[in-house]
This record gives sequence, C-alpha cells and structure tokens, in this order.
Amino acid sequence: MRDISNIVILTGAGISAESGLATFRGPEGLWEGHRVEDVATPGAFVADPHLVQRFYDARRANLATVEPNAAHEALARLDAEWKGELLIVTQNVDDLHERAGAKRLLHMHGELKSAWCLACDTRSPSPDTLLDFPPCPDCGQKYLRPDIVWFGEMPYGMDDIELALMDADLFVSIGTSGAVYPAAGFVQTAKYRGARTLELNLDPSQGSIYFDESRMGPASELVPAFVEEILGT
Ligand code: BV8
Repeated sequence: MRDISNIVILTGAGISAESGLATFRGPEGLWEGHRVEDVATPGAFVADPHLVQRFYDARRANLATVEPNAAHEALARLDAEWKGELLIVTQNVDDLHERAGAKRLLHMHGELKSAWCLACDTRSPSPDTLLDFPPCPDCGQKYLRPDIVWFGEMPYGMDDIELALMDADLFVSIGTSGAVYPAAGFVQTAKYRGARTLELNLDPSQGSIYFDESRMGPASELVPAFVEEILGT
C-alpha cells in the first residue's frame, strides 16, 4: 500500500447491510413482490406513480430507524485524515455515509432525502412522503419525483468519477455485487490506468476477477482494518 496518494472508493448496498438496510440482490431483495429493476424505472413511474412513490416513501421512512455502522465510520475517519486525494462514490441512496461524517462523497444514483421537480427541474430536500405529490418549494407545481437515478437514466457525477479514476493509485470496491453499470465497470477503468484494485465484500462479486485482491467478510470488520492499514502507511 506504499506510494498511494489518490484513492477512489466505490460503495454499494452491502456497506449498509449491517445497519439494517436490505440489499438489492440478497434473499430480501424484493419489495412487495416487485424486483427493484421493475420499480426503479421511468416506465414504472409513468405506469404506476403511486406504487413507485410508496416504494421510496417506505425506504425514506426507514432511514430514521437505522444508524451508520463501523464501516461508514471508518470511511469517514479516512476522509478526515487522508492527506491525498479521496473520492467516495456511493451507489447507495441512503444518508449513512454523510451521517458518519464523510465529506468527499458523491451519490451517483441519487438520494432518498432529495426530490426532483419535473416542472422546474430543481432538486430540493424531499418531504417525508411524495405519495400525494406535494408542491415543489421552488415553483409550487405538484410534479415532485424521488431524486433517484433509475435504470436507463444517466448516473450523477460521471465526469468527476471518470477524472478521479484516471488519477487513482488505489480503487477499493466495498459491498457491491458488480451487477449494475456503469459502476461495475469502474474497476476496469482504474486497472487500465494503473491503479491497485481491492475488493472488500461478503461474497465474491461479478467483478472479482478484475481485482488485484479480494477480501471476503463483513464490511464492519474489513473496512476498519483496511483504514487502519492505509493510514498506517
Ligand atoms: C445507464 C437507484 C445509460 C434505485 C440504482 C452496460 C453499460 C451501461 C449500462 C448498462 C449496461 N448493461 C446494462 C445497463 C443498464 C443498467 C444496468 O446496469 N442494468 C443491470 C441490471 C444489468 N444500468 C443503468 O441503467 C444505469 N444507467 O446506464 O444509463 C445512459 C446513457 C446515456 C443516456 C442515458 C442513460 C443506471 C443504473 C442505476 C440504477 N439505479 N439505484 C434505487 O436504489 O432504488 S441501481 C441499484 O443497484 C442500487 O443503486 C444499488 O446500489 C445498485 C447495485 O447494487 P449493489 O449496491 O451492488 O447491491 P446488491 O444487493 O446487488 O449487492 C450487495 C453486495 O453486498 C453483495 O455482493 C453482497 O455480497 C454484499 N454484502 C452483503 N452484506 C454485506 C456485503 N458486503 C460486505 N458486508 C456485508 N455485511
């Protein structure tokens, strides 16, 4: 881990699993019998807006019942103490990284706590529920949707992510199955540019073959140990 200066970290649902938030493709990966891929799409929102609003209302409400775990806390400590470049790219739409204190953070798939007005295109803090289409705080019209990147929509921050991957000396993937693109392709970009690549995951992911090293186990154990190791260098 010597001569590491620029680090990019990608997190997925697995880092929040020990906080009690369900992952997508684990046994509990369905919601009211719906596959997430079927609910998290613009088509689903047009076809049944109330079903989709209920899906995100339930997950937004759930945030109040969970806390960051040792893995989120360890990344926040790395963020505070790391003197080089660091970018934490999360696929997660929960707010556990920020509640643990992470600052250099990018939500590439949006956030449950943000709402997006389809009338005036502004983003604003989301009300607890969007089910009854409350008025946009900016334009007053009633076209708020969850500020979440659905399948078929362009993830946020791709330019910043690509730039960070170009300069990365170390790319670490934590708690993600490697099932969803373009996030699942970041390891290959980093590797191509000469970065070391490390995976911390409960099980082998679809992208494990691309990593120089894969450590299997719970994030609450692997991530604090990794942060100790990297800060010790
Ligand atoms: C786009 C918000 C293009 C919704 C989500 C090739 C290239 C580009 C695109 C595609 C492509 N092939 C297919 C596509 C389309 C699609 C895609 O990838 N589909 C998949 C299903 C094949 N991609 C897209 O549509 C993306 N957009 O490509 O746009 C474009 C171009 C031009 C113009 C316009 C558009 C957008 C994808 C974003 C979709 N939105 N989330 C919501 O959250 O409700 S994705 C969703 O999956 C979540 O964000 C989630 O984070 C993400 C990935 O899942 P994971 O986080 O990995 O979670 P999962 O349950 O799968 O795995 C958990 C892992 O944790 C497991 O490995 C487990 O072992 C581990 N784990 C469990 N417990 C622990 C643990 N690890 C450690 N400790 C533990 N305790």
